[in-house]
Parts: sequence; C-alpha cells; structure tokens
Amino acid sequence: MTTSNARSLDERAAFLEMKAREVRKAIVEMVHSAQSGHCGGSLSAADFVTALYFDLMDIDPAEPRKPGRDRFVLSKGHACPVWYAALALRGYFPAEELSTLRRNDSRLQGHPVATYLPGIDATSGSLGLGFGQALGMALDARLSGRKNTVYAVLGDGELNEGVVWETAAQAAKYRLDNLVAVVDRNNLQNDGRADVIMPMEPIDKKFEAFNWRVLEMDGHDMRQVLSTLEKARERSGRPTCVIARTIKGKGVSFMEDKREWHGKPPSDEERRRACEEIEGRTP
Ligand SMILES: Cc1ncc(C[n+]2csc(CCOP(=O)(O)OP(=O)(O)O)c2C)c(N)n1
Ligand SMILES: [Mg+2]
Repeated sequence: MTTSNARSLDERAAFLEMKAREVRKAIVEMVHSAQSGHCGGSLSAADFVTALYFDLMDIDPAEPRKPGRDRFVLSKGHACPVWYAALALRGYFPAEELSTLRRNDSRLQGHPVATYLPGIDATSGSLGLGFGQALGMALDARLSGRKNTVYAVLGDGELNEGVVWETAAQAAKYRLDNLVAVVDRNNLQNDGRADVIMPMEPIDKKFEAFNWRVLEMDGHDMRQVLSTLEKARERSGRPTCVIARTIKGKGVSFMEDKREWHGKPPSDEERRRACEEIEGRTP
C-alpha cells in the first residue's frame, strides 16, 4: 500500500485519484451527518492529503505511534474532515465512526485533538499553532537522529498569523530539511478572498527570504502532487515549502471557489448531488 517506486507514476496517480474520490465522498457525508463543519478547505486539500497517506508517508496504521514514523500536522485544523477521512480509509479507525463528527461524545471533534484518535499527533484549530508543533517534531527528530519527515499543512489565510513567520524563521535557523510545509493556496478564507483580506503575495519570495526552499504544484494534478512531494522530502539543507495551487471545494461543482462553502453543511439534496458528482455519475 505505501510507497512503491516499482509502480509507474501513472499507476500510482490512478490509484490515488480513486482514493481521493473516496476521501471527498467521506468528507461530504460526514459534514452532512454532523450538519456542521468545513467542506471547502477539506476538499481543496483532499488530493495531496490522499497522496501523503496512501503513498508517500512512512506510516503504519497498525502501529500508529511507531517510532520513526513520518509525522503529519494539519495546522489548518478546521479542515479535519479530510484528515479523519484519510485516517479512517487508511485503517486507523472504523469508517463507521466518521458519522459521529462533532458530537459531544465523539473522538472526531470539530478540530483535531491529539489524544482522541490514533494517528493524530497534534491538536490544532487555532491557526498558526500546528506549524509550531511540526517545527518541534522536526527538531526532535533531528536531535534524536531519526530520519523521518514532518509534513505540516497550512491554509493561505493562516499565513496571516504572525506565529507562522516566527516558526519559519526558527526552522531555517536550525536548517530543518526534514520539515515540509504544504500551503493550501485556494485564495479563500472564511470571510472572502485571502488576497483581499490580507495580501500575502509573493508567498514564494517570502518563504525564500526566510531561507526556505520553495516548490510549487497544481494541487489537483496527482502526478504533479506525487513528484513534487517526493522532491520535497529530499534533504536539501533547508526546510521546504510546497505551494499547492488549489480550488476550495474542489470536486463538487457548486462548492468550488465559493466563500460560503468554507463552513456550511450540505442539505440532503446537496449531499446527494455532491456524491453523484464525486462518483462521476453526473455529466
Ligand atoms: C487564530 C485563529 N484565528 C481565527 C480563526 C477562525 N478561522 C477558522 S478558519 C479561518 C480561515 C482560514 O482560512 P485558510 O487558512 O485559507 O483555510 P482554508 O481556505 O484552507 O479553509 C479562520 C479565520 C482560527 N481558527 N484561529
Ligand atoms: Mg484558504
């Protein structure tokens, strides 16, 4: 199931595209059953999160705390439906539990809590703070002589948080080339266009100025996602930022690039239409 370089890039991408459809469907179903939660930023991240969990990361769902495992931190914690979907479909916990999202007694809270679910190493939701935890994990790996890679997923609105740049400076100071930040560049946050609320461009030049290596990819082209993230984990002497150009709500036409789908649950009818589209049953 995990990385197999014997398979061609096309074969791996085709498998991951199928898995990403399952992840997207689970996101829509889970937010529908909770009648609360974040579809837009989960769907924009679905392709690269799927590639990490079903191909690239060195992880073992049977041993979630295996020493030396790669680490994943969803710094934009509100998008946890994509994380819960990937973890469940990868075998960390039963998929039936996804329908308990956001219930008081559920392990699947509206933002991820580290001690609640196997596979979740960092609590997040307050934007900016997950990235700092990822930095700590990368520094710990370095000091302990472990070879694992730490991936942190950030939203583009999240880049407004000052602590993101404190973390960026620290990571460069320690030359943490085991740290990969993936920025989900969907150009929307909850209240509107990310570029309007707080212009952050040029994002690539900003990270470069902080002494990071910067890569870019189309975050919905699975072949590019695979090859770019493979490059990102190669040690380069500097931390790596991957700017993933994405579309918020990707995969469900009526949610795509629409601000209101940041945190709106689908109705019964919208759920039905969304799942049909994801399964490819509508033209
Ligand atoms: C420190 C902090 N401030 C505000 C919020 C409220 N909030 C939740 S999501 C969000 C917008 C995030 O936008 P972005 O990072 O672009 O995420 P995405 O578009 O991927 O959903 C905000 C402001 C928060 N969670 N944490
Ligand atoms: Mg965004």
